[in-house]
Amino acid sequence: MSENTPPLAVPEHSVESFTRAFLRELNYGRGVDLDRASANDKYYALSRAVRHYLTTRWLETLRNQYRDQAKTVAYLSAEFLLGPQLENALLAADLEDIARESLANLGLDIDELQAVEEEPGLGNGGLGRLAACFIDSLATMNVPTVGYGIRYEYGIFKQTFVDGKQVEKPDHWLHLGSPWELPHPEYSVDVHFGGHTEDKPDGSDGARTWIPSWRVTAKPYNYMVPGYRNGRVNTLRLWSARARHDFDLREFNAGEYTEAVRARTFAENISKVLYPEDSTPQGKELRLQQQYFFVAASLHDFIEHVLPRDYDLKNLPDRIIWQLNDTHPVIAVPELMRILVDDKGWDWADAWAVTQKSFAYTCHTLLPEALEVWPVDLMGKLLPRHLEIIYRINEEFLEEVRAAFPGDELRVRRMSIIAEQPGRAVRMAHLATVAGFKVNGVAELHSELLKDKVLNDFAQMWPEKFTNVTNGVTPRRFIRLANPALSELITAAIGDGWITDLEQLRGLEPLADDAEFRHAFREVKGANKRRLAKVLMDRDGIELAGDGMVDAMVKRLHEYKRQSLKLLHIVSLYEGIKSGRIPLESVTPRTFVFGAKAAPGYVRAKETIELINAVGRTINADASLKGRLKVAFPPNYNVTLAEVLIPAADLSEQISLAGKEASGTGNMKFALNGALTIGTDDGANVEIRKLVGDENFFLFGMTEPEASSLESRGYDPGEYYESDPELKAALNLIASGHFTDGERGGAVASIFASLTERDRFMALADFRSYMDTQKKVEAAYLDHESWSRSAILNVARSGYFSSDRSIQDYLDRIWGAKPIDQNA
Ligand code: 9GP
Repeated sequence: MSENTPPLAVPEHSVESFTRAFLRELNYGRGVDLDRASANDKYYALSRAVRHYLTTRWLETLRNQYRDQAKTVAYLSAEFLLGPQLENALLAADLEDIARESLANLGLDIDELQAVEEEPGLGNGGLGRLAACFIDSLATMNVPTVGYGIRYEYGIFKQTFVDGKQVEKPDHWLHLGSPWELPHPEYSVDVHFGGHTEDKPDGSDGARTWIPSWRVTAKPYNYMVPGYRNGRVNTLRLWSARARHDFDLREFNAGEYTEAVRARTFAENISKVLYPEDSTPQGKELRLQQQYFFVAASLHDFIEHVLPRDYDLKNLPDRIIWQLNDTHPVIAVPELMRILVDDKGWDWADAWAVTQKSFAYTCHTLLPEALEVWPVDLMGKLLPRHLEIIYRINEEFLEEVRAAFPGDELRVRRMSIIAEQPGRAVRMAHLATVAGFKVNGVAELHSELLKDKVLNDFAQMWPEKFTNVTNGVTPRRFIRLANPALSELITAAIGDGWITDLEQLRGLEPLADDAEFRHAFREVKGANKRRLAKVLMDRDGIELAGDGMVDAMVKRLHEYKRQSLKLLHIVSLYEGIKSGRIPLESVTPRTFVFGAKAAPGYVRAKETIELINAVGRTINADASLKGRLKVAFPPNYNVTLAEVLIPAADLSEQISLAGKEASGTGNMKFALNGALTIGTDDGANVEIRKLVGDENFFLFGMTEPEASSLESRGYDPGEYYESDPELKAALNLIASGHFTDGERGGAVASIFASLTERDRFMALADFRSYMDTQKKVEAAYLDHESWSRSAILNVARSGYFSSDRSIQDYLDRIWGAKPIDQNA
């Protein structure tokens, strides 16, 4: 891009100008009149009109980035769970009011047009949503950044329920196109796979020649990532896989139509679907193809297209930091080595020195089964050169270990990048830890447990490598957009500085003692509940329990998150009422809201969904409960629904077994929207509780050391089942087929057995403490004034959980990149 490119005129921020942009897009962009335009035409024209306002800034940002050659954060992530784009763009460009008025003048309702948008569901859950929050904060904080990922044609599946069972439907979010993406086929990159390697006689130390056997083309699509009203628009570049040749014309002409397009289908499968798993990866070839596909394209893109032609790659670490979001992009490490050693002819040692300064690794899990490993056979077949490079990295690394811990071969085996058992496999977390100059966990407890347990050997060797960056969420989307009523209330009280400096929420603290403010706060919550009630009724025909407590548990369905413990609470309450143990009048009206998708191959998780739906059906249909208890399980929980549910919630359920949830980010969103948490001492709950105060948080359950010690003593769930009559009654009621039309097999038998026989995540051990704490919740909720006070204090004291603060921590502790003010 030339520095002499004349700047585009910034469209005027006025209703007239916006209307012109909108109509021009409708007429010339879509080729329709307003009278004949479909809803999608209008949504498109609206989005494109908003895009105009951001484009000028985008080009400016790119131009400055090229000119300054400032250090850039490259966030490599297999997932970006973006959520709806239009609302965010309107907010960032400060066009909300102008666009609303402009459309109203044309007789159009902006909310209706916004509802047309299909959210890009390019992520499974917390990890992908965190990546989306981070790029928002990076842009808002003026940090030169490029996000790199995959443009999946099908995002996270659409969940439906048939007879209460989860049925997955493909999420073809692009079926009407997307106004937010800009394809750049001219920057396509070829990505190679397979084949073999050969000697490179005149090559440098370590160099080999890779003769791949097939390749695909990675075609980039750019998305704007606007900062909040600061003139910066960063780029998210997502790659789509294409065959190099659409089809074989000779075969096609000979009538072999299927054969002719086979190669194309094969290649395009790589970016076809988001791999539907969260914390339990099933290692599949396609998944490794996806990972290499996007990192190879991204590295090439940065080195060949972003850096100036004569750039001295020895300085690469001054120019870029590749942040590895979990292990999915870790194959980038041997790829950079391959580029430097094989393609650029560097010596191995020089290449390794640069590589080691270029990557940092974020680990997002504590579950051993979620740390990716790739069988060496698979890696050798798909990426033979990379496997050789990994072997050499490992060889040199193990020499270092032996030098540091002489005679400790057990340690050497534990730390090796190559696992020998049960089959030879590459441990991607070890590779990332060896190559990365920093390794971070995502909450204080998680980072401690990484050092003490999961990566303990590495922490002993390189204590300085390990650090923590507690997750955060963007206040733009999760307060300002999701909760306009609360945003207004906050802004009226303390001004609007909180939107980019969330610690300013502290200014609300004194207002927790102000009866008028508490009243206003309750009004906001009430309005948000009515909004939720309407959405759930319109969307799914679901009814809430009057204006009672909204008790929400929304997250991927996983045993460690313990939706089953929540279910036991509900069943126990119900059983208590039906058996007369609990007087109905004493029960606080409440709706238990679930939102959860189960990975399609995760049977136990799907059975849990089936059981929750069965219990919900029974309770919701029971007239004797007089609507005091309701179970709402809207299918297909996504960002769009989260933005309606979270602001309406009173109680946030964060009930994982301590030591299993790396952080959680839903917990932060709820606290910031004034829900109180009932939670274990796990993940970021620990920090939430510390900040909001014990008296404003309902803590229950074992601590991590207690859970570990129980595990090592030998945990027997049967003991808990036998000794707690309420627990026994709840489990027996489920087992009796009461909720399943007499059916005692299937999901009922499976869940009953898994809880009473193995109970890997100790739901039964924490049941009593959970029930007792739920009683405290009920009592507290009855006192509206004191509950509101606690809720306000949750908001006021949770500013720390802004993703802006997380990004500042990454800048200070890891990246060393500097913000650059676009307007300076
Ligand atoms: O399970 C963690 C979740 O606790 C965390 O909040 C999120 C973002 O850091 O990452 C999740 N991890 C994964 O999805 C897989 O490692």
